[in-house]
Amino acid sequence: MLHMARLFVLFAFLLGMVSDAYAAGEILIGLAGPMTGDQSKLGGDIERGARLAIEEWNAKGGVLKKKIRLLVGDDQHDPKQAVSVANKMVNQGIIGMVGHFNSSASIPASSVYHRAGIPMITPASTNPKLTDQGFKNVFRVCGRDDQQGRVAADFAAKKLRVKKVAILHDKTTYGQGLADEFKKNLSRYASSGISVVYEGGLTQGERDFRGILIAVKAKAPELLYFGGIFPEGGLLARQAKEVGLTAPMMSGDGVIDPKFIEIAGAAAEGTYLTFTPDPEVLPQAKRFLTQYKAKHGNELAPYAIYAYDATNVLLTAIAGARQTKGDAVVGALRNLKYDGASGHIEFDQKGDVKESPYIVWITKGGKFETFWTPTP
Ligand code: ABU
Repeated sequence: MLHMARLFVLFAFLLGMVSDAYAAGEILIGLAGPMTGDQSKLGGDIERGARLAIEEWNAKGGVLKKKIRLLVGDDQHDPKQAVSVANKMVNQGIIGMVGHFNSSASIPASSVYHRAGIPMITPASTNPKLTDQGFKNVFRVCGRDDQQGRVAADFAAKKLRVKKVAILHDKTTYGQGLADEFKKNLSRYASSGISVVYEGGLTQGERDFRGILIAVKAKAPELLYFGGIFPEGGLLARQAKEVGLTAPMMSGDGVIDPKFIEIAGAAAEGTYLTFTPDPEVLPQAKRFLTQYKAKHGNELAPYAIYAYDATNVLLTAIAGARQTKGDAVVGALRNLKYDGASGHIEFDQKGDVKESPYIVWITKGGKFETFWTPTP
């Protein structure tokens, strides 16, 4: 019987039905994100989350009786590099992809996985375009920026009751996209007198935003909204205070990281951030958090839990499909109902999660605290 199974794998390998790695007794899973550079904390977080899931599966024998190996690619949050990493991953025979992290990487890379018929689950790319493209193989376990932007606008209008808002973004797919969603949703409150008094873009990687912040200050906004990631978000918060801009800052899930507080220092205090609820209060997250902290300490890693869930979802689908063929795994993902560490995961027609609750956090005492939950 065993002999027959080996013959089948050899035959399938010769027909190109399985990869070298599969024939060699391994299942290769890809993961990609910014593993080096200014956003490497984020790439590292998702790698640590995925590795934890894989260690647990391998301790129970792997999947389809094969050990799972993670291949990690560094896309440096660059669209071209992301495509290059995706092609390399496909050529190496990955069965599925956990990633990428940045929307500006996930969207171009998704075409590569789509052509290869390989399932891709991002733990963190929130730009709507990713799943709006209609690729059947593309999924995300996080929310979308149209949901996140709406919650931020509701908060600004209903809780803060501000009238004059300045909007800055980092000109990336994610940053500009989130700022646009915030602005679009803010316009629903135009009749109550809310207006955007300044709107502009900055360049990722630059370090001095004082000129732009002085121009923002001249418009006397009551809130500064930023669409972008923590390296620029931290500098903006710090330099805003330096130029005497006293309006509080608000941003999204790309900024909620301890590195933001490290960069901004005391100026981080009072910054509002949209993200999902605190996993510390979710009973289903307890086991993940205990294991993660035992390995990596207590430093907040907002997207590690999503990478853990994305990996578990992918491996559960492979196990359910009882094979590694892309179509079969994608089919299993589309029918999956999975209770993950971050919550219940079930995909809609587009490949988005059916439930993704955004709330508002605040930076207080050098930490992040949950602050406001929208009423349904
Ligand atoms: N969603 C936070 C940052 C990742 C991205 O969507 O680009």
